[in-house]
Amino acid sequence: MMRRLLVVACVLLPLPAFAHAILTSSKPAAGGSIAAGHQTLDFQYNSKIDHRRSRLTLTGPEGAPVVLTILPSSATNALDAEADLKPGAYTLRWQALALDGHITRGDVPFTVTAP
Ligand SMILES: [Cu+2]
Repeated sequence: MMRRLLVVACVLLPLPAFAHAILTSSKPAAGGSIAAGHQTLDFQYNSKIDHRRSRLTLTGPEGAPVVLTILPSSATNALDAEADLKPGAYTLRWQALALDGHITRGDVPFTVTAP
């Protein structure tokens, strides 16, 4: 019942403080590229995120998804993680829990280029 009330409130009252998490920018950008090597990946949202109940999963050219550790130093509205990247095609799947209790998800495909 409480959950349903929250959903209704979120739909009827689109207050910024109770917004779903929407990805506003990222490094790498969707469709963009980044150099091979040790990189910090950064995903910025329009609202505060529950770091402990959000997730970043990276799938690279080898095909097996890897759950990345979200850095404790991530800003309150961001999810950051480090990864060792080899050249190839990658997809970062993010799942973010916003303060309104709603989970949103998305994919950021990108290319890792040889140094
Ligand atoms: Cu919501």
